[in-house]
Amino acid sequence: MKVDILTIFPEFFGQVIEFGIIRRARLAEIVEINVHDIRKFTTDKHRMVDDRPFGGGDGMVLKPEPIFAAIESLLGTSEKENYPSGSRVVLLTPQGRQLKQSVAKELADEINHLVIICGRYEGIDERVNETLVTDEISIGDYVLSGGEPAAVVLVDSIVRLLPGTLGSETSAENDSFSSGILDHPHYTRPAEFRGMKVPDVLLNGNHAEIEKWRAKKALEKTRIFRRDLLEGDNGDM
Ligand code: 6GU
Repeated sequence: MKVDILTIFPEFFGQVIEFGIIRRARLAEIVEINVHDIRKFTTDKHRMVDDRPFGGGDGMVLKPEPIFAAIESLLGTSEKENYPSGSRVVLLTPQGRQLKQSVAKELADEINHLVIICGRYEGIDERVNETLVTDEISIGDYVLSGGEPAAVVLVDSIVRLLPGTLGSETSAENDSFSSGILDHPHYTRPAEFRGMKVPDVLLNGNHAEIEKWRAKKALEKTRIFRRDLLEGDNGDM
């Protein structure tokens, strides 16, 4: 998969793509991640990436011209109907549909070229959404100053699902949310730490018993913290 990130803060991504799963996937050439400074696509004297909103109001709005130019250089066209198949342009914005495991899975399965536009909280010219953007995504119901942290979240959630990224093929399937509920508790050595003991069932080697215990604990946690996942009203899974 090729990922192109368009941002006015390219330095933001300096270290975050150099660690852990994302680093491993890049080294294995499972994913290629390129960060592009939107300002590089400006042609005006002042290299302006944003401007005041028509109609008045606070804050600045990202201008359309450099974003159109960036998309044209990456995808060969600025009409989403004509994008190469397997390509999507995602705009990260609080107005988007909420990122869920099912959305990450859909993107991991269907896409080989992902272009991410990091919005600013104040806004982006609507002609970008109308003409260029195939998917508007938010990462949750809270305010971020920009789409950059959301881009890191989105890329991580997708890259770990790409075949070959994780050590064992089953490790993603066992994660929280892949099953639709939260994960069970985990323990490692020592079996007793400061008087706190690891549950006996995990030590006795009876795998059927262990699986039963894990399923029960996962359900308990989900009931307490994320009842919505069990009621199936979260629009997902
Ligand atoms: Cl994608 N962008 C911003 N600015 N705020 C958000 C968000 C995105 N997702 C949740 N809050």
